[in-house]
Amino acid sequence: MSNNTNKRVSIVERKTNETNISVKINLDGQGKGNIKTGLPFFDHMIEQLSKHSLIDIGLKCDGDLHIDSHHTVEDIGWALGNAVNKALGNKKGIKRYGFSYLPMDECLTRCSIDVSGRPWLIWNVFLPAVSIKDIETEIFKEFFQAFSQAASLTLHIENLYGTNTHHIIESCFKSLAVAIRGAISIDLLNKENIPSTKGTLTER
Ligand SMILES: [Mn+2]
Repeated sequence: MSNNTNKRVSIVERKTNETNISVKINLDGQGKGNIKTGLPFFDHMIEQLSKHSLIDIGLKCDGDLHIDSHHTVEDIGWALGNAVNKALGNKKGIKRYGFSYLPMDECLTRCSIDVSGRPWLIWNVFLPAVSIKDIETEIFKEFFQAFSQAASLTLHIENLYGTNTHHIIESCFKSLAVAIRGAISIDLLNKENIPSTKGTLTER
């Protein structure tokens, strides 16, 4: 999907023996999420991502939850990141960088993004509880790792302080949402240009 159509939308279908995922996104949406992952807590997180980024996200996943949540959470990161990368096309006119400090009651999380075409994750997040509902909390790093790789962006997420595991995880998704909203938004003062001295954000 290129930006020639001016519609920054994409559809990604991803099917393996472990998960069957379909994602449909609109980067210039209204934050409407229709999320069915089979994991209510994770639905809640992706809904937050949609709501605060204004990216419309339709997402359905049939995953091997009888094993655990690992494949479902990680593979959704791949599919969603891939959808974002496709919808961005040649990245002409985007602001490229995005930042947020996201407070949530007792915790504060910082997210910094460069839509660079060079995938990288910094994850300075300690999660006190081992699991939330049926989800082992260590899997959330894998979501952000897969998302940053597939979306081809530099993503730094750091929890500066906090004690409640639900809040810390949710603040990571919300801080990503706010930062990516800025990074992918169109810079009206530079909308005909690709914001790179290299001239491209799709080649490394
Ligand atoms: Mn919550």
